[in-house]
Amino acid sequence: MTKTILITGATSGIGKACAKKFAANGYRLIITGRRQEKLLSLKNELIQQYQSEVLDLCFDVQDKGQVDAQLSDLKSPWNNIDILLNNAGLALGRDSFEEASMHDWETMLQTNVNGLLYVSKTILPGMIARKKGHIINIGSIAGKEVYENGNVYCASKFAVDAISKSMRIDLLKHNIKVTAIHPGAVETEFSIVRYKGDEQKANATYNGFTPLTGEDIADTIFYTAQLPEHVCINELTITCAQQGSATNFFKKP
Ligand code: NDP
Ligand code: 8X3
Repeated sequence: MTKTILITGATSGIGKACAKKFAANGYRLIITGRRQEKLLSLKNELIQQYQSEVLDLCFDVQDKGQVDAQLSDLKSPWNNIDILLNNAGLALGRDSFEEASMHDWETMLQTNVNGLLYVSKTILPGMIARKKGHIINIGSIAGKEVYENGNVYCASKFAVDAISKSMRIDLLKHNIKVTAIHPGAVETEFSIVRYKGDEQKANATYNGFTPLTGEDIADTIFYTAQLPEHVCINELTITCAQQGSATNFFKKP
């Protein structure tokens, strides 16, 4: 039977790579994000390339009203969600605590933490009723180690780590698997967003080493979703071969 995955933040980076990976392997997809034109272009690509069944839903995960309106009344077969990939997220700025913008902090917490909670709460009742499901949350190495000027981005990803662990425990009784994936540096639109369009700063993030790609993370996520019923990967931290911690890189001159 065709399985269904809901991917938040599928318009670029890790989410987009996951959409392609799962589509290539016969999944039905619900893809979401705020940029309608990117969603439509991905939808067309998935239909043309893989003959996938795709539902595109354009909304902002920060807005509980929009999340409820888009997700709480899905019709069959879209309401039979086997996998929820909570991927939508962002970093804004890399400033010292006393200088960082409160608005940036609020946006990160509202997206990375509250957005993940809003989406999960709308999808969970269906999984509980069917007594199965898999929730995969994208955390970060920034949710494992705090680094200089990482402050509230790190806090938001520490929260994702804690939420994933508590989901795993509380949802055991419903036969719902929970996996947290914690990537190190992945070259996506992440740094362009973090540095607010400053491409020089964004590109400099990856100087001297070969970062992960969205496809690298998608391959691992896909693996965690294919394990036997009785096996659950609770969490994985994944870095490129030249990254040893949040801030330690072996850079080639
Ligand atoms: P991208 O910027 O390439 O992708 C982010 C995705 O999130 C986009 O599809 C974007 O869609 C979506 N998104 C952001 N804000 C919202 C919102 N308010 N509502 C709905 N969708 C939203 O970055 P990545 O692919 O790298 O990031 C994906 C996840 O991976 C994030 O949670 C990030 O924190 C995490 N991560 C990234 C790492 C990296 O080095 N790149 C490392 C560790 C974790 P749109 O703009 O269309 O709304
Ligand atoms: C993104 C990785 O190290 O820039 O979550 O925080 S890092």
